[in-house]
Amino acid sequence: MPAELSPIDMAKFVAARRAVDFVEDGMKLGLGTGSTAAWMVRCLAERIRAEGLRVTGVPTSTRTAELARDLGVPVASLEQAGWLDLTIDGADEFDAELNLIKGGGAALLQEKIVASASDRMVVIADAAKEVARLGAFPLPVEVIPFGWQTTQALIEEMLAGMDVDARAVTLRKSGDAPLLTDEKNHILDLHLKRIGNPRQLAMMLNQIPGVVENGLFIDICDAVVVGHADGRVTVR
Ligand code: ABF
Repeated sequence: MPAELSPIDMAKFVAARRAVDFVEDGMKLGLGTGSTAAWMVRCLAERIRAEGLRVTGVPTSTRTAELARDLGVPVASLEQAGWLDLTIDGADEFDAELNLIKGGGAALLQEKIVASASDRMVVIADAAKEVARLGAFPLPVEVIPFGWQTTQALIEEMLAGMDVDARAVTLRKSGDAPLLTDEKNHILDLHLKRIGNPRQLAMMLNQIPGVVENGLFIDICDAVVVGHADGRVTVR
């Protein structure tokens, strides 16, 4: 247990540590992205060091790949690893049906591909990520740079006819420039406040020309390990 963790880091750490208990020798793992997933990589590295655990990790972003390599976690590409046993990743929101909003870390595309290529997906999250209804967190949508403003306008037009409280669709920036994902795409953030029908919205978004993927993870997550600031862990 690292010394002197803030309450939020304690919550993230205990969730990550509990999820790493699910890892068995010889497993092929999807390694998520974000600060909670970074705790998971650290805990995994500790098990490899202490127990000689043999695993192969498939990172979901360059920053997770760098962290894993720095800590001695063996990594491979998804093509090299093939089908995975387990993906452990963070989330921005999760609801009672374990549907998620992800992509605050701009890694949603690789995260969704890797999670979908796994027998099981386990999310690790601090308790504040649990919501009654998805949507308070702006929904990330990955779009190709070509014609992104047209894509943005088509999304706005679609939202106008749906059961969502559409506030705005904004281009995510990195400084003054548009943020570029690992695939050199852009992210549009949909400020919706609440999403009446996440399943329908996820399907409709991916029909819009220029949209690569959206941050709604529907029927993908198998369990959520929830960490609390007092060190408690609950598994949904
Ligand atoms: C990643 O984890 C992203 O999809 C999501 O935005 C993020 C959550 O970050 P954190 O764990 O830092 O709250 O999977």
